[in-house]
Amino acid sequence: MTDALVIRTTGSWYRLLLPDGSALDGRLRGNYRLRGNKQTNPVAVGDRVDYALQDDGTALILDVHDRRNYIVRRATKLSKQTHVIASNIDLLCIVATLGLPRTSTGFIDRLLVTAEAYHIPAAIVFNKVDLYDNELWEVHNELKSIYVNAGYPVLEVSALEGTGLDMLKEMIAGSTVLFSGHSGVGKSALLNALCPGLDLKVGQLSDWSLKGKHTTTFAEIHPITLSSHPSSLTYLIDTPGIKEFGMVDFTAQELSHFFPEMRAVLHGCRFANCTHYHEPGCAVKEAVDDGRISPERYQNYLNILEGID
Ligand SMILES: Nc1nc2c(ncn2[C@@H]2O[C@H](COP(=O)(O)OP(=O)(O)OP(=O)(O)O)[C@@H](O)[C@H]2O)c(=O)[nH]1
Ligand SMILES: [Mg+2]
Ligand SMILES: [Zn+2]
Repeated sequence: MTDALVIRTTGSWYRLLLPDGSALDGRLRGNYRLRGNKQTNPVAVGDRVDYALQDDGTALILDVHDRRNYIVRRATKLSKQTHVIASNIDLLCIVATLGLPRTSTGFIDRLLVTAEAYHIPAAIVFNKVDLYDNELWEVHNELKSIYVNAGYPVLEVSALEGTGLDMLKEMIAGSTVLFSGHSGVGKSALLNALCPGLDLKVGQLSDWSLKGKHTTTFAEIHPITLSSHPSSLTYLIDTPGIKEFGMVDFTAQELSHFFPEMRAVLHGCRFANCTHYHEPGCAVKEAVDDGRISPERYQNYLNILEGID
């Protein structure tokens, strides 16, 4: 019995990366007990597993090791079931753009909240900056200050022109990095730019909707060596684009703890169970009023709060 890293999952087949660098396809043993029944996928990319080599040369996955962390979303909008996107992640890179298809702060904040809830460090990488005019740069700089103020690294890159990649490489070298965002923002193009030769499939935007066409269809880990950091492997996780990020439930009281800039002030609220919406003596609202917390982030907080029953 040996241990391996799951680098791709497609249906009931899993691709395993072995310690010697070779890869093997395998299936999960039939009587594997699911952890509860809430998750649609018992094994996700990033999982470490024990396997046995079978006579036909495939692997039989016997057990999944405990996860250091993982990130989940709702399988479908109204579903109670959850889908584990990946596990054992060092950094979530939210790939966004003010070009097309434009990313809203609402979308970014839902992903950030989820990263906070699962204790995964996050950064925002704005791609396609080659398309920015002065006006978009102004919007960008405003957004950047909002997110930097909230404690998140913000980078600007162009996968097309190869700009801004040095800082990104510096940030991700030697780590396991999950790239997530809308279809068409350029996740796969960015991975190709980070590692020439990776040759991931990149798709044109749809002519009529100006959105991506869901070119990447399953999550996959690509172990690469960055030319700037030749001594360590970096694990890039490319994922399918997501339209809306379906968050998994938490309570109204928990939510503000997943906004770092609110977490920093909420001990000053008059009521311990303050939801920072209508309560008097709210330190969060005070911070919004005097500019320490961005009104946009606060509005996104209220939007998420509204969806919690
Ligand atoms: N102008 C410009 N276009 C880019 C850039 N990066 C990617 N694109 C284009 O954006 C389109 C979508 O790129 P993909 O890499 O397939 O996007 P994706 O995020 O992987 O999309 P899905 O796999 O569908 O989730 C392609 O036409 C790319 O050429 C960039 O930096 N600038
Ligand atoms: Mg892709
Ligand atoms: Zn409050």
